[in-house]
Amino acid sequence: MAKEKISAEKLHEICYSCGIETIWQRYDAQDPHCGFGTLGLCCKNCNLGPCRIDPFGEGPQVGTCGANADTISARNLARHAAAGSACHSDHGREIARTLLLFGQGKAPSYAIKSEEKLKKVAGEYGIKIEGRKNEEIAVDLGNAMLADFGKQNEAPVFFKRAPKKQQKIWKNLKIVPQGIDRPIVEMMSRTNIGVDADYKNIMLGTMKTSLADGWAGSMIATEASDILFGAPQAIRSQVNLGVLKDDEVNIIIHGHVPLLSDVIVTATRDEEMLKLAKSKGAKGITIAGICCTANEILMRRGVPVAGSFLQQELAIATGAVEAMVVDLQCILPGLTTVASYFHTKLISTHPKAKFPGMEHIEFEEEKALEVAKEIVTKAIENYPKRDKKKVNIPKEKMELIAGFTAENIFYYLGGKYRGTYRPLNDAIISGRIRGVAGVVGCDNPKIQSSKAHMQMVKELIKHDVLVVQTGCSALACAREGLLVPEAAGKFAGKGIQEVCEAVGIPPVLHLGSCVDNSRILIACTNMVKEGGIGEGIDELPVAGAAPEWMSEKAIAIGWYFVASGALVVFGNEFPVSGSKNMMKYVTEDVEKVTGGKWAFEKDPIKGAHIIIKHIDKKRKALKLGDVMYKSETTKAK
Ligand code: BF8
Repeated sequence: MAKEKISAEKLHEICYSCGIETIWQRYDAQDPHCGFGTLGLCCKNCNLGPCRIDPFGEGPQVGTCGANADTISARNLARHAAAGSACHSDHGREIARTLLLFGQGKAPSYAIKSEEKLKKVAGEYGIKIEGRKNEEIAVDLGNAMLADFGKQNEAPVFFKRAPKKQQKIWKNLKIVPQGIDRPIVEMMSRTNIGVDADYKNIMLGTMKTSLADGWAGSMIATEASDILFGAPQAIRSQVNLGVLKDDEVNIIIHGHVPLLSDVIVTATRDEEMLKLAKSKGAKGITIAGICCTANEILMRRGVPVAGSFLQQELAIATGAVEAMVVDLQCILPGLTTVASYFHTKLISTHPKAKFPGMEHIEFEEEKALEVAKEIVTKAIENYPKRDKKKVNIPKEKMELIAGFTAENIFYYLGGKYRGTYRPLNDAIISGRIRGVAGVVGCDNPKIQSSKAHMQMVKELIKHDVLVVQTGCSALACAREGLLVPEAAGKFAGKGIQEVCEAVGIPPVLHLGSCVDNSRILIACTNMVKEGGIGEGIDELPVAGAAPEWMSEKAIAIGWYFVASGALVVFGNEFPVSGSKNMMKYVTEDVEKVTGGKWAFEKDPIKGAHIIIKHIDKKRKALKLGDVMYKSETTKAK
């Protein structure tokens, strides 16, 4: 008989009492964290150092080369943004390459699942469509997308999608990226010893690098994924560790690139695999995702989500996971420690991401389904090794709706017959919706497990700010029941309630994985094009936030939104706070050049009110009236 289900919190306690080390213990063991690193005041870019600046003004104020706090913190931040842009863009490159391989007939496990998107995007790239087979178009489009990465003197094709006003601003600032790879290489070069020392100039380079991520690398990842795996539609599923089953083979897919996860889902639905699972005593095969690859297969195939970044070790600690299959990004090397207490097989699959202690089964696009079946077979064969005494699957799981995109959002907002953003813009103009906020990004053990996302989002919708989400932030809010239509009646202000009740959508819309932040850029652009709420993204009543950010990818995302004219609120320290000039630049001066800026606020309720105030300021500048309904501010803790 199955054991009584425990709570997720209890599982956490079990880990602690059994001495199973997780991210929270390792985080505590690092306390106090390096103050120089936190402030951005250490430099190890050359062997004159490592150098550090004394934040109290008593010790050295420059490094051995003479670089001061402004230069050092700017260079550090620039390198973070370059690494984040590289990570997302490399993801985009892999999908574009698979599109090409598919067209060449070398990747038979894939298909064109959205012919409409293939043709639309090919048209944007100037590729001939009429009278040609999908495969031929895929070859040309795959090649053209890959060419965007290596361009030397022109912007990637998707830059034409941005509002004219933003394109003009970037041109005047000379921050239109040449290709995708070049600005990343340039950023590494100009932050080397003895190159760029002017913090303002370094920040312009940082914006150029980050723009190449948002408007090209990530956007290619999103569009090519839609072509190969299908353009998402609103879809219902479930989230949290309670989606694991105590009588089935449980396989977790963790990482980011859907090339593997999508094919593994197919393999688990194979009759032969199901028969094998039953022969081992299991009732079936459950597949669930962790991190952004979870979002990819959730929004296209309705696959349930086991958890976000912070839940990866807890998933193994349920004792009920036969295999955790990882590709790349956000995978904790600490997984191997937790797995050593259980029967779980950890399988790495990508040549660029191997982990000591994990079995490696290399994934190849050319024989994707074969590799996927090999992995699923290993998981099934591991099922009899499960120790029932160690199984503790938490009871919590929650319904959610995912699968919103920049293209389908108008449809769900009631524009079915017109195919425009008019209903959204009209709701903003009338004050029924105050504005739109993108709340995205990681979860972080520095903050009480994922609560900041939920608190900020609840406060925003309460004040009639429509929220769009991606990444782990979307999963955190989904666990709290915010991504279902009924959440509008429980948590939203009257204006959002009226909109959601009329069209049956949740007040918080899940737009996908972290590369899908590019969908938010397009949604903003569509709002501008629809008219009536500004000529550029900088004029829209919108803002973004990452209340628990931790990854360098979040820095790149934040910068491409700031460079595109948005306010971005981060919830924990930004590694430039040791330089007054840098802090002033990112929170004030940059607004004069791009219209966007950063704000930092640990308290998620106060963070929500920074956004609300900003949206109201933009509404006033647009001469829009007051919002229709007033809500009370929740008391900040
Ligand atoms: O790319 S939100 S913890 S999983 S980095 Fe990682 Fe952050 Fe999650 Fe997705 Ni994005």
